[in-house]
Amino acid sequence: MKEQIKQIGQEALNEIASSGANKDSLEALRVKYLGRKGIVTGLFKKLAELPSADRPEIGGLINALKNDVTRALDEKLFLTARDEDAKDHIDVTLPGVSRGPGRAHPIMQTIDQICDVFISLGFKIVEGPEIETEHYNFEALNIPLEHPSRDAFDTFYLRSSQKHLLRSHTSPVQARFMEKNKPPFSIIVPGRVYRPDATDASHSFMFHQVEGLVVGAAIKFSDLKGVLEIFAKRLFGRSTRMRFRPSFFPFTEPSAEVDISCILCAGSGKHNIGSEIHRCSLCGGKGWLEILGAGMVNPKVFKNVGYDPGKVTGFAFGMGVERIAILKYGISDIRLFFENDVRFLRQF
Ligand code: 2NM
Repeated sequence: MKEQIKQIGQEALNEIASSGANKDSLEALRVKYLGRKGIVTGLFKKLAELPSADRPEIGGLINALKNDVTRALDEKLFLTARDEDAKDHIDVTLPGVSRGPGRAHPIMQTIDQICDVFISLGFKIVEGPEIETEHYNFEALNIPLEHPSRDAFDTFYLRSSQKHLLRSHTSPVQARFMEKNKPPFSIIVPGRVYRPDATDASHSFMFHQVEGLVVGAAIKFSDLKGVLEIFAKRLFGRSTRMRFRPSFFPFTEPSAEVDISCILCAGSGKHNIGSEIHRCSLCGGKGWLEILGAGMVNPKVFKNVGYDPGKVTGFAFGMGVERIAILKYGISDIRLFFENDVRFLRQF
């Protein structure tokens, strides 16, 4: 019996030591040796058949065996659990992944720069909905039904409704503002606008505008010129010059397209590269860059929003933010703004 106990002990400890380190195989070994029908339990049953003189010594050996097997199983289980835990725990002592500080998108930075100039001149920022009605996007602004921009090829109409569309400019926000507020006021309206143009280096179906509107008792064209002159110099540099060319918009009369002297060639239209003279690559040799449209608010627009055109006058202007950013930073393709490529974005 003593020999048998010793042998079972060696087998049990070997088996536990060489078992796979997982909870299920250790539980199987516990049942095999210590379970109700287990080997060690069987030895205790045999004890009852021994002569009573032998029982204390043999009983002590079986107890010692039971303790040895139990301890070996517990130790192995402890090590196994520790290894399995380590697999799904994070080592908080490892160095972290540094992502660095974020920044505003270059288009948002440009909107901020534009708005800052007008805020310093007393303008207030106003925003409005991107889904508009035909009334506010077109009719209130004196854009007639026959106007090409009202065609389905030039505006995103919502499929669920013939009356709603994605605004093609931010001017409807000005129309809404005028209906709810009395002059005098100076507002600036930044935001996204949508036009179903084919995408290329200079066109995107979505882009950003900043438009401005000043209305009061005696606002003059010279006020418009003064404000835009300050804007151009603040955004593009003190030496920037400006010119107005006559143009047409349904919502302003008279209307103008506004150019600044080229920020690359300073208006000369030329570059000197060594002894060679090249045509300026930014303005194409013209010496001027178109940056915005402007004019005196058409009296019909005032009438449409409930103002008396005999009592108020005003000027308005609008610019494309992407175009301003492209000129300011020398960017070659509008699509770079919308691809979310951090190699491009982190340069700003
Ligand atoms: C432009 C050019 C000229 C403009 C006009 C108005 C409103 F609502 F007052 F009639 N808002 N914006 C305007 C005028 C916009 O963008 C090229």
